[in-house]
Amino acid sequence: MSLVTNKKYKLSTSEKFDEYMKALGVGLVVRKVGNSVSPVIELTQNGDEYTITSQSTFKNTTTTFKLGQEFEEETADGRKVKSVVTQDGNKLIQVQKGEKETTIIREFNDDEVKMTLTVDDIVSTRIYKAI
Ligand code: DKA
Repeated sequence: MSLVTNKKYKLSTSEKFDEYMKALGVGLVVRKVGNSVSPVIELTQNGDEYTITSQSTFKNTTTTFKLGQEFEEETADGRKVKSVVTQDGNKLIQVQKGEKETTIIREFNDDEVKMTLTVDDIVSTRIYKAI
């Protein structure tokens, strides 16, 4: 399997996301909103550059990167972090370094994207379904 581009996926299920956000220091109000929205994500590719867009009533974000090259990113909750994304087959593995380090894995399949978010000993799983 390889990465799936130009396809939209909407959040379907989410586990331990509140614990994940809490461990990253996200405040109560933003956590409540973060828990209540179902973003739509899409991966696009232009040459060796990838873009992940995420759209929700809370926030629209656009993250553009080249594999293996560190870039600065502002997360949806406003943290300023340095990220590196690498590819392993159909997975994009993003390591975000800020006050805390977190790893976000997005596994692309035709029918869904499985997102695994890890910080400290907390693992959150979010499944996005193709729309
Ligand atoms: C996602 O794209 C979640 C990405 C993690 C963002 C960190 C916290 C956001 C708070 C609303 O599904």
